[in-house]
Amino acid sequence: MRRISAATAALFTLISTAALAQGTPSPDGAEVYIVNLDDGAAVQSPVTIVFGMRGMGVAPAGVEMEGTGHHHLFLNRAPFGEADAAVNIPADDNHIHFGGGQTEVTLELPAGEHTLQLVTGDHNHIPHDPPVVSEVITITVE
Ligand SMILES: [Cu+2]
Repeated sequence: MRRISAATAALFTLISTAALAQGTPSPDGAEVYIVNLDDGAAVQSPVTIVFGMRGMGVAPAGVEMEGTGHHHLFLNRAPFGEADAAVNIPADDNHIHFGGGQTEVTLELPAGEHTLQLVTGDHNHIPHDPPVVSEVITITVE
């Protein structure tokens, strides 16, 4: 009887956790930011973008460890919004995953304006809750 109660309790814990899951919790005060480029920067292609993270750690995709995640670059799309919360971050030209735990990238970008935003994702590529996102910056490739 005692064993059944424990199992039942564990099951309820699992169910309630799943019901409440909105993504992996982010540590209080966690931040991501683009280290080497300012909003409005004029640059040459290829462009190196260095990712900064404070208050949490980088772990590769697939590794579930509290207080960690991996970087995603939102490129030339609308700023992170409600529709992006708690859903898998797509993998396409506008959403680049750094599931290997990379902290920088060098991209060939055509001349013109480009917007950049960093977003952390958990081991399943789901944004943390609350989301950890950088400011959107606009750079101009000359
Ligand atoms: Cu990812």
